[in-house]
Amino acid sequence: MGFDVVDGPEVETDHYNFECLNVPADHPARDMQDTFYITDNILLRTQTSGVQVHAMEDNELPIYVIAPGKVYRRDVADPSHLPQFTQIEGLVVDEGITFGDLKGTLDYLCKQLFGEERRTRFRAHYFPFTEPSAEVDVSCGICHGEGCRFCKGTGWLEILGCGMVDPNVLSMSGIDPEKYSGFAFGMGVERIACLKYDVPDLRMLLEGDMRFLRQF
Ligand code: 2NL
Repeated sequence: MGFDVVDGPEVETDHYNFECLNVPADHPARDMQDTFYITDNILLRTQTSGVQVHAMEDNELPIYVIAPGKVYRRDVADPSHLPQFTQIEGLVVDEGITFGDLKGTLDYLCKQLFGEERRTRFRAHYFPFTEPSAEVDVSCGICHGEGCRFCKGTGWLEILGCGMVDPNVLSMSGIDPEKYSGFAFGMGVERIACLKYDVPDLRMLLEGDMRFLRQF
């Protein structure tokens, strides 16, 4: 689809991880309880967004980038959380980009990942860096939307978060929000793998149990 793959440092400043992304100083994600700090303003990145902020600052427009990499959050490992996981974020900034472009791109992504027969649904959500924001669900591959144990009776599986880049975020990186608009999305690779291969617990990916690994 014409995206460039970019990467960047896992150790970031709070400026690139939070400040330029419109995350206010009193936001819970910025708490010591939720983020691994190295000093007061240096931390292990909680998302790969910083890489894309660098891309907005450094590159010529338009921007079509994918930023994969390790991210860190101060969570205790359980079936649906890992303190370190792999995130893939995407960012588009161009003239005339609409929510329709976001929906078309992410619907195509889901169909490529999970199969042509799968449907997508966009639910309103909140992120500080996008407005409007949404979470995307893909129809359950086990019950095809009827509702079963795997999708907790809803017929849908949550796979990513997305939205139109907040005009403040564009301005902070020196892009004119009157001329340019964009969309962004972020997903956890381990979560996607578990949904795709019906793995019930994220920790199984890391345990190295041969009975698990031999199935792939
Ligand atoms: C999630 C949701 C998201 C973004 C990431 C983004 C990046 C820039 C500007 C605006 Cl540079 N937004 N990233 C936007 C929406 C959601 O991630 O659930 N990640 C695991």
